[in-house]
Amino acid sequence: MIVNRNILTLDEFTIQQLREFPKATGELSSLLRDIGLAAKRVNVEVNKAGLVDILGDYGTTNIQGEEVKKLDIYANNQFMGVLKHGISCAGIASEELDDIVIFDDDVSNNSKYICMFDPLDGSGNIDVNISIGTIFSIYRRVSELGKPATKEDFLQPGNKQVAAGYVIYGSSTMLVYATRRGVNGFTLDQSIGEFSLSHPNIQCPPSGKIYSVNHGNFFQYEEKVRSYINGCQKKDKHTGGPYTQRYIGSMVADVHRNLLKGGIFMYPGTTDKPNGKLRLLYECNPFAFIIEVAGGKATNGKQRILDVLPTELHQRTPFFVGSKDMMNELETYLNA
Ligand code: AHM
Ligand code: MG
Repeated sequence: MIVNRNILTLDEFTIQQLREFPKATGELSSLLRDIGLAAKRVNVEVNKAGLVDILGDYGTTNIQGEEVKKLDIYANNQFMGVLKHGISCAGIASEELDDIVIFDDDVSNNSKYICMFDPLDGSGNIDVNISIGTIFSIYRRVSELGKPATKEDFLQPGNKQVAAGYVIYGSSTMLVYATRRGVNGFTLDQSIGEFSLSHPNIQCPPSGKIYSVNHGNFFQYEEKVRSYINGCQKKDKHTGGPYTQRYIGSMVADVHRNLLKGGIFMYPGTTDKPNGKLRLLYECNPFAFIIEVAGGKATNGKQRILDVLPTELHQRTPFFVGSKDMMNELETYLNA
């Protein structure tokens, strides 16, 4: 019998990667499998979101008398649950939680990884049927194995990430993750309920035609950012403009598109919020890692995102990420 080995599931793929590292323990594969499982569960609920009028509104009691949990809380609990019950994660931090959660038990205290995630990014878009996503990032602990993880494990710079990824719940559901060895994308094959390798070795095109930014904030951006945006809008031999503007307001969808097609995504600081809106640990570091592995760049306007030393779990940062040549061009404006 000929078995088609061209189409690998997420589990098969991570196990195949393991074969190339005979000393690997398989902990990272098992962590990714846990994340894939939580993503499948969240996907089922996200797909039901259109039925909310039938099933009952979030945060209320449905007609069966059950409380309907907000989807972002549901997603948070799913990811936290699988990681707690798994054997590869010593603790988590989530955009939905004020503080870290340490899984203080014998198995978890011997796990070498911690995980951070934004369980449902762009959740304001759920009720209008726009793609939303989960973003995650994985670090090796710096605290002593055998003891509970500590806050220091979570306040590491992004350049220490072992892996990072996202799930996009869209017209199809995809899980994309990066390790230092490459970025690979898996599409959920609903017929077998498995993520299957559909986008091997993703490379971000060095240049593209798309810029993504919230234009409503234009007059609140600093002058240099405004000049760059103006440059994107006209025929210009440096920028290669004019570009097309695309902004969904759901970062996972915006950056996913730009990763595949080439482009630049920006969430700059504004007069009211100098650090912008996006969170360094849950949103910017994972995307900066993925895009860099794929050949692109990411900065806060002054410094490479991955080199920023975090001081707080929920700190925000201006964020510019995308195709290498476009980012270089942006930096000539920001450094002028
Ligand atoms: P969230 O974590 O509360 O969902 O906010 C993050 C989202 C991003 O997905 C998106 O890029 C951004 O907020 C859009 O914000 P804005 O509406 O200010 O442009
Ligand atoms: Mg978010």
